[in-house]
Amino acid sequence: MSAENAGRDVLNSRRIQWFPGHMARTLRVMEKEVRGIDCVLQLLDARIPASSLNPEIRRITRDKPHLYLLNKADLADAAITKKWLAYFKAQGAGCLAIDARQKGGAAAVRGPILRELTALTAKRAARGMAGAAVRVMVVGIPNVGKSTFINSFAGSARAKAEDRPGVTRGKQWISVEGFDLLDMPGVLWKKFDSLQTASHLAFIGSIRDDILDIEELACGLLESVRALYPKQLLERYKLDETALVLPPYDLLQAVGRKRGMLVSGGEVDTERAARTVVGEFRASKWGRISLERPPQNT
Ligand SMILES: Nc1nc2c(ncn2[C@@H]2O[C@H](COP(=O)(O)OP(=O)(O)OP(=O)(O)O)[C@@H](O)[C@H]2O)c(=O)[nH]1
Ligand SMILES: [Mg+2]
Repeated sequence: MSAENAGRDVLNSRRIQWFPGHMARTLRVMEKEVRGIDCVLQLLDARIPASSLNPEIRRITRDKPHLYLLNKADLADAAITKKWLAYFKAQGAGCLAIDARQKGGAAAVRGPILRELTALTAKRAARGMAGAAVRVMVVGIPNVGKSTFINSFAGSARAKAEDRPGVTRGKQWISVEGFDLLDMPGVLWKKFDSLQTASHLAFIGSIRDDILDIEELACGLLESVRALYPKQLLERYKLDETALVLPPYDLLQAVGRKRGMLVSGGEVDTERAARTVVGEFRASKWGRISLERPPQNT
């Protein structure tokens, strides 16, 4: 990989299967299940709300009451999350920011779901079926926290949740006090319109790492975060200001050198440095970071 290309080719240089067969199957299941549900909860990653808005999910669920959850808000820049909430509100969409691992976070969603469904609950009450469980389909990109949210909402670990994409493999209904929640596998879409969208999804761990080049991923991530939060990056790796203008691959080498990640001959072990960079970003070691801002003047 040349230094010039590093960071720009996170995904476009290889034959990547980021849309495996099971995702196509999940979209078909979603199309079928959507007819029988009352409300859609779409989880977005608070660090990349725009890139986690899957157009396929939007198409399939557009006729149902819809609530957006900006999840992993604990990892995102709080000031930017506030702007995203205002943005969704201005579009007339229900939206909340949460940390699904916190019990209170998931519980806070009950009220807004019921508010989205006021008309439906009134109709049910009039028909004497006020106690009918509200059927909610929980959807979103892989690894965004759908199963974690459901477990937290239910107050017990009912759905398998792990820190890698593709953990939930089939649909699963989970019933809790007045709600039937449908957990679904995460889905991406066939063709990303922008390389930036693809890169952002890769940075946060929504695309399987084993089909990506970890060094390209790390270079792209360093370049993107440096443009938005230069101080945080310099502080984390104790770099001086000259690092602000280094080509991304040189920046990765500088990080590796600072951390003493050398191989025989004094060369930097860039693969190891890349794993560290990606792992530390995802573990929020660089501080709270939002990679996307809402469009201006909306
Ligand atoms: N920091 C933080 N981590 C979270 C949050 N919600 C979920 N996670 C973590 O994100 C990882 C993925 O969570 P899952 O619930 O398995 O995600 P999923 O959307 O069900 O993923 P798939 O089933 O693979 O599509 C786990 O390690 C969770 O602990 C959150 O709000 N904040
Ligand atoms: Mg899951």
